Amino acid sequence: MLRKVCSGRNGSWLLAAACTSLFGSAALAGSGQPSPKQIYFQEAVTPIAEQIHSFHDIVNWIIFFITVFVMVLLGYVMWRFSEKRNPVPSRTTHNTTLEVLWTVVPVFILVVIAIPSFKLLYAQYTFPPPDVVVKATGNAWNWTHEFPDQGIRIDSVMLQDGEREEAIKSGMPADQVPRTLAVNNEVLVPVNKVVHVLVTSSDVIHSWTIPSFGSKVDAVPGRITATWFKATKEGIYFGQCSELCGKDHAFMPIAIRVVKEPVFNDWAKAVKDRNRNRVREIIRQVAKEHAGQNKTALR
Ligand SMILES: [Cu+2]
Repeated sequence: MLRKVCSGRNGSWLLAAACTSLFGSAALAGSGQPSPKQIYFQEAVTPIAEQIHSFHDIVNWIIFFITVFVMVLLGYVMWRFSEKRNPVPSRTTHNTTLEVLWTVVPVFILVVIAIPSFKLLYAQYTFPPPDVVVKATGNAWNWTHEFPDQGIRIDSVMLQDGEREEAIKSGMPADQVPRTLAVNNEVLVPVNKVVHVLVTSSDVIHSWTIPSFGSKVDAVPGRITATWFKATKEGIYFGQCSELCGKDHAFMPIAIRVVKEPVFNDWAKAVKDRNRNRVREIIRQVAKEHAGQNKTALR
């Protein structure tokens, strides 16, 4: 019944917030970028992100039941043991059954939380064999992505307002170039392929993050950290540096576009050949196909 109430679209924002936190409905969430009045996560497009969302939902249900239980208990105690109804308080100090219960039940709840939590951790750190390898390097304040197997390197810098307008005028759909997220050179990866991301930094600590992929890993100078993702839906997915790194920390977004494998291969070849016009043409073409998937919040 509750689900039915929540599936209606005419409720208040309070109702929407309650429903979202309980059922994890992605109806209010953006795809690949934030959307207006978003409450829940951005849409999950990798198995790991889906697992993160369902783990979040399980824990939220547990929080919900514990909160209701404690509230009901408090209400009952306030009513039943008020001075009027209970003028002579009991001097009981121990109750073995109760003490066993309030030890065993929380332990049981922690075990229920631990099982999916360990499963998720295991999945995040068990890298399937890679189809594509990307090395992401954080720089103050932009990102470099290298594809060692394809022999290409992409430097991506955030678009300024004037550059965004130019991009839109030149044919890029507006929802594909959101403010403070769009970059001059997007990175393409193939859909339904395992991508290993080796992350490092050339200066201070940054963090490579794409919410829709469920990816977040620190970029540490002098070290390689790693994550992996397998995006199952085409589109453009934005992320931002997520480790406070300096004055332009807020302006070093990451833009990963998930495309069909032949498009990826064409793009990689064009980048390798330094054929800027062809790269632009491929991206504009695929951007048109991906248009309309986002309710852009940051125009
Ligand atoms: Cu940063």
